[in-house]
Amino acid sequence: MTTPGRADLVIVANRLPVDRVVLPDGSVGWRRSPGGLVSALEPVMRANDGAWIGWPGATDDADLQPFVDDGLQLVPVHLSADEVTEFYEGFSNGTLWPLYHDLVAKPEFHREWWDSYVRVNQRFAQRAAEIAADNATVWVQDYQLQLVPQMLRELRPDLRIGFYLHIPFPPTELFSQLPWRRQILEGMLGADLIGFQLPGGAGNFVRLVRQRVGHKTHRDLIYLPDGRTVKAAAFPISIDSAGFIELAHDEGVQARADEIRKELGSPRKIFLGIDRLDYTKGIYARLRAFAELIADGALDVEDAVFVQVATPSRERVEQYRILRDEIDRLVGRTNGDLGRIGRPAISYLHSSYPREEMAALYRAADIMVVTPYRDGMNLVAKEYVACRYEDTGALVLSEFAGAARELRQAYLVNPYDINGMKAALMEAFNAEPKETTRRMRAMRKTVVENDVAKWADGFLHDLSDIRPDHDKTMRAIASS
Ligand code: GDG
Repeated sequence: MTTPGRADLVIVANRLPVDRVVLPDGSVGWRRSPGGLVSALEPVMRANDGAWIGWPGATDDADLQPFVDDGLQLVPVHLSADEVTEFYEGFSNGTLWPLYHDLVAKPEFHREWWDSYVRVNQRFAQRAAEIAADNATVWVQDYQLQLVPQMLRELRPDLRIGFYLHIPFPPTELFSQLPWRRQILEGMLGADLIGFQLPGGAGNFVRLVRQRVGHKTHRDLIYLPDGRTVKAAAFPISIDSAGFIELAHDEGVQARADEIRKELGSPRKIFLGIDRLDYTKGIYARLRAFAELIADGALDVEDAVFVQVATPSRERVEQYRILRDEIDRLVGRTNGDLGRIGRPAISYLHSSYPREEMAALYRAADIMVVTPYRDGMNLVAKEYVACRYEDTGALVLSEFAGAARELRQAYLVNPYDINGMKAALMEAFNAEPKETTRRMRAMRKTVVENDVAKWADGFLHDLSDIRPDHDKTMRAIASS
């Protein structure tokens, strides 16, 4: 381990891309956390001697210093237990998350949560200001850090700053409920380029800036009184497609997929859902639709099973605990009423799995069911498509997932419409192979051609383009 220096590319995200693990000999090490963002940014980080600033995920490591892990420079930002409650679980996940997802749950507004959000954002900005080299590029990620761009610009006007929002940006009427709406908009405007998943989110943002902050705008450009121009545009995120395809071809993964089917009693068709256990994902509604199909006699437990993986998430937040209980009850009741010995209707797993097991599940599933009420993109849908290299299988996809914009050939559903969902599940179940192949082939082309590396390159390319006179101006300032 060596100490990092100043970096030309700095990623600022709520979490570091590693998890702390205690090794068998009792010493502490770091394990790369699986995720698209890490694999997308790793090559650019390495090429630019980049640094990644983030919270390591615990509250007992206040003294943790910057370190290098597997060639990546990692800069920890400490959060106290109170900050985890107020900044992370509170303002980020109790206020912004539900507000930005169309009020699927009721957002709570608490002034002390906001104060904590400001304090923690300031700490991240300060750290970025210390780490970034002269004229460096800093790329700030997601809703937990929306104030960082402006705070950082005040500390370091020489930097090129990008911001990317991974979750939806809400319609103006919803966003306007936020007591601190203006501060958030101004915080984001500290960036030169602001990226959204969809053009709709970028449009909402530009409209709000015009209405609430009063800046002039033209299409995707915002003109600030200080002479800066900010661009707000869509950069739909994707996955490490090649990585998933390679995993799907792996013999061990394929053997495990066969084993999963056998363990499930070799049903004719396997339905699959994989989600973080989150109320935006529409898990309850989809399981209810499936249970009704069994109860109606449209499907039989000998023919079909629903495997639902719900990865534990935000377990200390009240709404997540309530959701977990509701799903537990629904699964218990469904299996109690409709299952037979060795044949549950729903095979429910509240756990997280290694990537290989995820790929095996994608390989085993005949019908992938992704039904969020609202989702920035939804990578699970793209991962399933990538793994279906024989162009088999069907995707049932909510029209309210960002992915629906690209994956037009999915069986698109409105997750609020249970009967519509039942019809789509049956359509996918009964579809001729010719039809599912036609759809899957088109979707695979989209996912293979637009991977996460292309997403990162596209954003960074536009960011480097946006202020062509930037370096010249900075040199002029320096020499004056
Ligand atoms: C946010 C936005 C946007 C899940 N369980 C396990 C596991 N996962 C992986 C999946 C997938 C990722 O987590 C989940 O990504 P999603 O996109 O589906 O959803 P969010 O977590 O809500 O992500 C979303 C995304 O940011 C990116 O911008 O698409 O809209 O909400 O990659 O595979 N991975 C492993 N074990 C698990 O048990 N290894």
